[in-house]
Formats: sequence, C-alpha cells, structure tokens
Amino acid sequence: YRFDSFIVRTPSSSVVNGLRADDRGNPTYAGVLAEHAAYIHAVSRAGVEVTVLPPLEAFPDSIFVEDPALVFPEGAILLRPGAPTRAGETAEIAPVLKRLFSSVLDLPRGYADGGDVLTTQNSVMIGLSARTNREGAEALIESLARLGRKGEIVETPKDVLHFKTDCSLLDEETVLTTERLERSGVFKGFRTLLVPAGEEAAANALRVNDVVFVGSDYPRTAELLAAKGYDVVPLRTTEIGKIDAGLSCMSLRW
Ligand code: CIR
Repeated sequence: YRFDSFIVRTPSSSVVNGLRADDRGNPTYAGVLAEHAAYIHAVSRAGVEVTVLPPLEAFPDSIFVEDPALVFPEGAILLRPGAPTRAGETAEIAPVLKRLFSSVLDLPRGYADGGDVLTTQNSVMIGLSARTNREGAEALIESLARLGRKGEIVETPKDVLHFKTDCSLLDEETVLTTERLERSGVFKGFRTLLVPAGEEAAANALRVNDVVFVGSDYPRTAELLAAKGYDVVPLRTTEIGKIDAGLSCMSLRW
C-alpha cells in the first residue's frame, strides 16, 4: 500500500456505456469526469506521481486501467481481460508500460482481469470469476514466478464481478472485506474488518500511503475504519458505481 506512482486514464464520453451487471441507468459523463478528477487530486495529495493517459472513445471501460495489466516495482504483466469489449485495452496500455518498466511480460493464455488480483506482501491472490478463468490464473502464476512473486488461486463469491470488488488491503496484516468473501476462508492469517451489511460496495477501498480512500456513499464503513485508527478520506464513487466500479479500478499503482 506504499506507492510512488499511479497511472490513470481520462474517461472518454463513451464511458456512459460502460459494462454493468444491473442497469440502474447510465452514469453522467460530467459526473464520471468529476469523480475521476477528484481521485487524481486526492491520490496526488497522498504523495504519488500520477501519469494521466488520454481518453479512448473506442473503449468505454478503459478508465478502469487496473484490469488490462498488473504492475509491481520489479515489472509489469500485460493481461487478457475477460470481457470481449475490453480485450483491446491491453494493446493500448502496452506501450506506456514498456516505457516505464524494464520488464514487461505477456499473459500467454486464458483470461485474467487485474480487478481479480490482490497483491499482499507474501502472495498475489488471483480470484476466479466470470472474467478470470483457471487457464488465465495458472498462466498468471507462471508470469508472476518470472518476476519472483508467488501467485495463488482463490474463489470470488458468486455473482461478484471481481475478487477485489469485495476486498482491499488496509495494511500488511489487515483486509477490509465483505461477510460473503470472508466466509470462504481466503484471508486466513490476516486480520479482517467486515464492511457493514448494506455497504458491500465499500469493500473496494484504496489504501495509499497514510490514507484510506473510501466511497463517500458508505459512511458506516468510513466510521468503522476511523474507529480502528485509519486516516479515512471519502471519495465520491456514485457515478462510476453505476458501471460496477470502485476506487481500485481507476489506477495502476506501484
Ligand atoms: C467492467 O465491467 O469491466 C467495468 N464496467 C467495471 C470494471 C471495474 N474494475 C475493477 O473492479 N477493477
């Protein structure tokens, strides 16, 4: 959760057509732009340098740069997003990563979305989901090994978009998660904090250096984290939430 650098991508006007499981109406373009701008401002204040990539009209979900790649201080891995409309995002981010990282690997087969990947100190958890299949997860373990990282395959709760939709790392020992994911037992060895019932979407929080960003629609989660001693900063995710996104999705971090 200690980061120096972020990559984000400016939303294109096509973002209003982003993928979603349940249609609660399109987000507004102005609203997404405002949430994105506030995110850049807030993470910059948390002490990271932000590279802002240009919008891509052809890819409505390309604002969610977390999904087509994985980054570590020691190198990057280009992924193969599981949604057909997002597959082309990898080729768009590849040249940027090749400029910034000396080692950039390709996922050789299968499908994997970065939203399914939780990096902790000792391992990289890869959640199987509708976007990440076993073939992709196994291939990713091989790529991670080439970067000196250990990968492990875990399950994402049914009907949850991504593994990280339901969890985020608060510090080396602590994970914020939902009751349904914690029940699966994946976080053995971690201290877990559960988001209050009704605030499941708050589990996709984002720890950056000394602060924890939490969706501003989830006051009870913010209160819980503040009571545990975290420095909580609320960020609006109302519009991006309509296309199933949270705070981690909008950046690549290392
Ligand atoms: C999608 O369905 O792919 C986008 N509408 C949302 C992606 C959110 N990304 C993430 O959780 N890493």
